[in-house]
Amino acid sequence: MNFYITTPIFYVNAQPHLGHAYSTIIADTVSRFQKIAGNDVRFQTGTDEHGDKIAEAAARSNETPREYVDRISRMFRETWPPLHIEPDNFIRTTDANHINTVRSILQKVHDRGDIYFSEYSGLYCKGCERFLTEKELINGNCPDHLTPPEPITEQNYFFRMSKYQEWLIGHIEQNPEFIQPERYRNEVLSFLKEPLEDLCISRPTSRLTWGIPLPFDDKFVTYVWFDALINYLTGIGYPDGPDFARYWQGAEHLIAKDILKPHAIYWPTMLKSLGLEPYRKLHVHGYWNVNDTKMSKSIGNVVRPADLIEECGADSVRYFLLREMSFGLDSSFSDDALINRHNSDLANDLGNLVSRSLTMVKNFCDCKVPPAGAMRDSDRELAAAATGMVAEYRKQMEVFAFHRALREVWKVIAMANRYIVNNAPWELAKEPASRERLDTVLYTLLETLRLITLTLHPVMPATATKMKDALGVESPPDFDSQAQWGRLVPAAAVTPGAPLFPRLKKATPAPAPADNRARQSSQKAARPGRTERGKP
Ligand code: ME8
Repeated sequence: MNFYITTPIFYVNAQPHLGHAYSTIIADTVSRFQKIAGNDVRFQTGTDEHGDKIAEAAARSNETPREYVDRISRMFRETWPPLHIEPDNFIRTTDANHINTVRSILQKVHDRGDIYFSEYSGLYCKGCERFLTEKELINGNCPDHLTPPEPITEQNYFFRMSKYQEWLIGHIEQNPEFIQPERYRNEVLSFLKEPLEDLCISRPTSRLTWGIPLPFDDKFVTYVWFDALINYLTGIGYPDGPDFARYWQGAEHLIAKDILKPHAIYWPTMLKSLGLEPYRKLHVHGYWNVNDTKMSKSIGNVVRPADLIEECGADSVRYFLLREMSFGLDSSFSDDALINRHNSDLANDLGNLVSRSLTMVKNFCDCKVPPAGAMRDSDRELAAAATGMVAEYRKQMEVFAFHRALREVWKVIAMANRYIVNNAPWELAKEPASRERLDTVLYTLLETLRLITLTLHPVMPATATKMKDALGVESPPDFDSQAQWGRLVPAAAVTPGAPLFPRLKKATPAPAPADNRARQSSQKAARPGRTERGKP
């Protein structure tokens, strides 16, 4: 099966934060998972570089829009490798081929009669870069940006989105998996109960010049959402490139709920007008909040990925984000929660299991995979749990239930740690008559570790690679050939390495500050070795 996973392309009006990293880590994890499952995968992310917000941000930093977008786009691109994120393509909406494709698509939709010129009055939110309806406002404010939208009356071009309303409702109803999780599908269907308005897709150059000129009227530039959504096509070479034919039918978009409407309503109707099949699925996640408020660059309560990597390592950040949030729901970020997960799940549960098992193989089996003898019930139980885990993990990963997939793995890690205590290999090692039993116990542990490693590759690629190398597994991860029990070959070399996850010191609350300087110094003393962060 072909699989094309995308993240939103992020606005370059501020630097990347943990919210952006979350979406991009998920996409990377899904891409790695689908590859191990034997699929032909393409993963795309990038930056959204036109529109009011960007032009204003460039002006604020005294740069030309071009200098500004180049600088911030580079920051996004450079944020991903240290998080072990490896996209196949990083698209920018200022790329020449993107601009050409947007213009040719506009011309096509115009030629079909789906674009017309008219006057419009509405309430415009600059933060969202779209007109809001009265119904969406909370106390007169945009619910996301907490600021009142501006009343604007303008002549503009409109896309006949309303023409495709009935078709869209039918498509969502006939394809229950089109928008996931279900709560977002229901939200879209309920929104579609009201008549859909046509979409304003231009901005007059008298108000904004930083955009793609309309091919049929150069006094207007393209509305940033009409431009941005098309990235999903340009990135795979629409209309003629081989990658377009190869990947479009496997397109799965990943977004947070803030941009549900453009993706669930504008985008499928644009595709329909173009005569293309809609994407295969839209996956919608919730928000990372800090103290009950959405982490957001406009609010300024952001956490920087680089600070977290410095604190506990990229794999630990990836694990935390995927384990802590139930996909689709909101979650709270806190330093304590991150450190707790790192210490308990990674340093204690996984780290100890790996280091105890490999040390015993080193001490009792001369760093070689021992031969397995006759299995007892407790061995069979662990083997069955480990193979069952791989199957259940795959099921959960396929539906983006990352926290459940990882919970299955950690159940087996806990079981394996208990198995060590119950079988006390160090006691068996004292009795030459127990040699076969000792070998069987250690073989069972190594096989369990091998299967755990297989499941960790998508989520914690660097850790899984270390574990794979320590176990002497040579072939690249692959569910089809490696999910069965008993693939480790006796006498093969095992190479114990350094501990996987050093324990982190927990933050202790600083005493009440006498003044600002006192507070800073007490915090530093209370958090040795860790950086101060979370500043806007
Ligand atoms: O909307 N929690 O760009 P954007 C979780 N350019 N995810 C978060 C988050 C949070 N607190 N904050 C941001 C745009 N995100 C458009 C998209 S796509 C054709 C155009 C993530 O920079 C999440 O993926 O505002 C969200 O949907 C996205 O960043 C919004 O990024």
